[in-house]
Order: sequence, then C-alpha cells, then structure tokens
Amino acid sequence: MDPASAARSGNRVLEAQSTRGLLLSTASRLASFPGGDATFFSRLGFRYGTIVETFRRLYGSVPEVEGYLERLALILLECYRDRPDRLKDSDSRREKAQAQGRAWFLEPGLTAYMAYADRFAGNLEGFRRRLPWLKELGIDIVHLMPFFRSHEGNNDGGYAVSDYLGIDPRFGDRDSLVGLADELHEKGMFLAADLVLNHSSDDHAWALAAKAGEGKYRSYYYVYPDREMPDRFESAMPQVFPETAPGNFTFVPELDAWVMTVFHDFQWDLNWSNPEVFLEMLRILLGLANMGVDLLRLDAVPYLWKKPGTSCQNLEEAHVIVRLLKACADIVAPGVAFLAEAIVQPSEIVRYLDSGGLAGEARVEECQLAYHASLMALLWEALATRKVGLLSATFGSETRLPPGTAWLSYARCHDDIGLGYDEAKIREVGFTPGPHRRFLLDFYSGRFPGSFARGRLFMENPVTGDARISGTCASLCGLESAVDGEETELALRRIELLYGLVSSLVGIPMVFSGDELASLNDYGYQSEAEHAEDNRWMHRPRMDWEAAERKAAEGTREARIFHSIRHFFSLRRGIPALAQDAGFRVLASGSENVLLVQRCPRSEDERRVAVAANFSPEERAFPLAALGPGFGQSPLDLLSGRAVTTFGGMAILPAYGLSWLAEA
Ligand code: OTU
Repeated sequence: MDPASAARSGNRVLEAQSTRGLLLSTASRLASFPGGDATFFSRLGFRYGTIVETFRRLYGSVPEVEGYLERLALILLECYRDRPDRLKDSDSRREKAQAQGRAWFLEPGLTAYMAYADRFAGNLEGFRRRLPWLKELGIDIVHLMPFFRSHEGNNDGGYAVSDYLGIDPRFGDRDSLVGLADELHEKGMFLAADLVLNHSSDDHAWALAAKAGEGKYRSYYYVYPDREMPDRFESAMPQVFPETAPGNFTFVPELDAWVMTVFHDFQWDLNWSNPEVFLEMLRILLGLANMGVDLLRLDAVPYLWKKPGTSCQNLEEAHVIVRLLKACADIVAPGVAFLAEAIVQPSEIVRYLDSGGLAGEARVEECQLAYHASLMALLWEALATRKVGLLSATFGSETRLPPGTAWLSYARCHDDIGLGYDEAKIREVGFTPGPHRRFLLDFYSGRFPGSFARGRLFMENPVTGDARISGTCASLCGLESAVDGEETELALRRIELLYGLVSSLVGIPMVFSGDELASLNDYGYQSEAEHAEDNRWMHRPRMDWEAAERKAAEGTREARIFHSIRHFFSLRRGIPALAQDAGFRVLASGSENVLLVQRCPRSEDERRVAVAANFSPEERAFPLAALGPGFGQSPLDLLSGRAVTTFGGMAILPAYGLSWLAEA
C-alpha cells in the first residue's frame, strides 16, 4: 500500500477537508523519506485529526503553523525509523491487547517499586544486578527516579535536567539504561522513568544559549525585562517551595531579566506556548521511548501552561499538550503509557486521565495512569485520627476513573505528604478544617502529645500556616519512637495495614524503596551540603543491604515487613476482585474505626472480596450483615487463610487488623 492510501485508510477521524488535504500532502512528502511503512502511515492517518486540531488549538495564532505540522510529522517518522524492531514488535502486541480491552498496565496483579538507582545500588548497572531482590518481592514495574545529566550540588534529586537524553555518568550511560530496559522486558517487567517537561536546569544547553544572548533560546523560557509581568503572575500564583525558593521568578544577571522559576531558582520553566519547545520535547519523549521506557512519568504536568491572573495550574492548554503528546506517541510507540504526576485536587487529577472527548472512533486520551495522591493522604489521615469517616466519605468519589485507566496506589514516595482534603467533606464528618490540619501536622511531626510519629514539617509557610510532611513510612508509623516490644508490634502492624490497603483498595500498588525493610528516617542528609535544606531526603534512604540480609532471619522487622508485602502482592495476583481496575463500593461498617470496602470483579463469575481494616490500636468488631448477602456467617479471610473470628454475628478485627474476606 502506498503511504497516502495507508494514511487515508487509517484516517477514520477526519471530517474537515482541509485537514484531510494536509494529511495527504504530509503523507506524500514523508513518502520520500526512508523508514515509514504501512503501519506508520495508517497510525498517522488515524491520529492526524487529533494532532492537527490540538496543535492548532495551542499554536493556531503562530505564523506558518502548517510548517510546524510538517516538522512534527517528520519527527514522528524519524523516531519511528529509529525505534528498535523488538520494541516495535512489543508495540504491536500491546496494541492488539489494548484493542481487546487488556492494556499491559491493566494486567491483573501488577505491582511497582520506586527507587533511586544510585541510592539503591550505586548506578544503573548495579541496579540491574539487584533485580532478583525485586523479583523476590513480586515487582513488575520498576519506577526509577531521574538519572539524566544534572548539575552537581542541589539538583532537586535530579529534577533539574541538563540533558534530557543524556544519562548522568554517575548513573552509567545509554547502554546501561538500554541494557536494563532489555533485561526487564526479558523478565516480563516494565520500566517507568521521568519526563521532566515543565522545566529544565539552568545549565541545560538551551538555558546556556539564552544566557549567551541567543534570542531563539531566550524564547524557550518565560523571560521578562522588568517586574511588570512577574508581578501580574505573582498576584495569583501559589508557591511550591516557599521556604527555600520563595516567589515564582528569579533575576538572572546574564539575561538582565526575570525568569519564571516555579520550583527552585535553578529550574527554569519551559515556555510551552512556543511551538519550538513542543517539538524539542516531543523528540525527547520519543527518544526515551526508544530507549525502552514503558511508562513515562509526566513530572509536574499541571504546571505546563501559564497565564497571568490564574494559578497557572491545571489550565485547559496543559491538557491539550498531553493529548497532543499522546496522539504523537501512539504513532511511534503505542505500547508506551503516560503516568500523570498531578498532585492536585482529586477532581483535577482525574482530568489528566480522560479529557472525555471522542474523535471519530478513537477516544482522545491523555494519561493512562495517575498517582492516587488522594488515597495516600486519606490513609495517613485515618491512621492519625483512628477514624475512617473522611476516608470512607471521600474514597469513593475521589477514586472513580474512566475505563482503560488505573491508579498507582502508594503509602509513601520520594516527595512530602500534602494534606489535600476536601474541606466540605472534613466538615461533613465532624471536623473543622483548620484545627484538623493543625492536628495532622502536629501529629506527624511528633509534637502532638503521645504521637507515635517521627516526621518533620516540609515547607512550612508562616503566612498561610500550610506545611507538608516528610518522613519514612516506618518512622511515621511509630517504629522509630517504639520503646518496647508492644509498641514495635503496633508500629509494624500500622505499616502492614497501609501496605495491605494499598494492595487491595484500588489500583497498582507501589512500594517506595526502603519501605520493604521498614527503613527509618535517615538524618544524615543534614550534613550533606546538597541535601541539607530539603528534608525530603530524610525519607530517601540509601538501601541498607546489610539490613536487607536480615530479611532471611526470622523474627526481625525486616523479615516481617518484606514477607508481608510479598504476601500481599502474591496473594493479590490470584484474586480477580483485587485487580487494579475492578470495581469497589464503600460499605458502612457501623464502627468509626473500621473501613469496609467491597471489591467487585469485572466478571460476575468471580467472587467479590471485602476489605476490612481496623484503624484503632484496640480490637474492633463490625456486623457480618454489613458485608451484604453472599458472604455467609463465617467468611474466609484470604490473608490469614482462616475463617475470620466471629462472635454473635460480628466479625472481630484485632488492633490495626486487616482482612480480605471472600464471598462464599
Ligand atoms: C515533582 O513534585 C517531583 O516529584 C519533585 O520531587 C520535584 O521536586 C518537583 O516535581 C519539581 O520537578 O511540588 O512537592 O502537582 O506537586 O510536581 C512536590 C505536581 C511537587 C507537583 C509536583 C512536585
């Protein structure tokens, strides 16, 4: 089939004659370049309507928009040509599975592990040698923190990128990344990595060229000669790092101008309203895909578009950019999925998963996965208050997702815990937002009398009273403060409760590196110049391989937590009701301490499972009748392999007890 007819046959979405004409002329021009085949041209045809429409929405006012569209198509062709055959084969398999409703990231039982390659095992090669550790834990998706070239000193944990496709020599080189990806794929595993698309480092070649006076690169960033525009922006923009990086602009002497720096002063916001920036980042995205990355984490995606007078978060154009990127990726690397790093209000998070639009037969897509930041924050709220009111009242409405997408569920990650709750819901369940917030901050920083948690406040804002929380899962759960066997036991149960819920409430469960050994806060960061002013480093421990050996010794905390998480993951794999996209229903347990959630498998032939969790340090009971018909008088607890303890029609849960109850 010739390119034009392949493109035409793929094109079922075009209505406008002009777009159709544009497609055909693009296809016939591309035909003179090597590398395109019928698969490429039919995918191009299928997505071209979306590409033209979204590109025009973003850049319609830019002169010569057609010229940009042609350059875009050529980038797609070049990256398709460069895509290794084995990845193209896997794309075809994944495309087929997805068409049958089984996208790879919806494979039941999938789990994830988030780690810094250097802190876990020195570098990428070292990481590769440690894969048996992850296999034993039952991990499928390896979610690596940034490993791209970045300046020495404080580089925000690699989130200030100096070269998007260059591996930092401290981590290895291109071969070590590709080798790792290959080995993961051979083992049936997947690789997730960052695309830090909101900002570059101030020593990226673009920033250096801008500083050297090249106008082209100056326009890659938001650069203003005086305070007029910065002040207009500041009046409505919140601050991300008020303590260490106040304000959203930095004066750069080399430019004699103000540059937008929403995060740190060395992270310059990229100006996505410039189509050149879009084309650069598109090539980078596809370059990462071609190294074998399966899941691209879109860092700080809500911030992509800026408009004075707005918060500069979650603007419609940010969504249009993601749609356009996805349509392009679906032509070159349709096996690659996007993960939204959108730590914003739940109603805004879900918008990155589905813009709700349809173009012809194809659903217009954004991301396929998103971090379930809301569930994470709700779990910590319930642990501190011991009450499940807010979690029960909020979990359902903040969890719903469009079909074909999934949550990444977690208790801890490399970032702080933000207390982003729905204020109306807080009131509804009988708390007052201000004091409730104060309590949680006091509780997790260990200031509240009797608190078991040992965390620190992150980015305390004296003006608003806002703050977030740093600390490892184990330290926040009381393992650091425990003075005797009894307190240690309660702390371990809290960790198990959180990881057990992350494994069963919804989504793909993710372990944050170190949590599988119940690692405590690492205060060493205070004496490391590049980390001292960012207390998130206290919960980014270097993997302690000596402690890791203790997981083989019975009775150690390492053995206890490692095997609990492993047990959750391996058991979950065989339970269709706990698949990431299985349905759920929050039930009334009748106890303010007991969370009850019913999971409903996609197939009616499979058993439902009720997840019951006691957030109290004392035994609690709930009526079996609350589970609804079908669970009988003494349901089996899949976690223990025994019938749940009952007394007079009540199910009994020990302190911080968790059960996965199977329908009879
Ligand atoms: C992300 O987090 C990363 O996860 C952080 O580690 C980086 O420091 C940051 O981007 C800059 O690259 O504010 O407190 O809604 O909340 O992007 C963490 C998204 C953050 C933001 C999120 C950001």
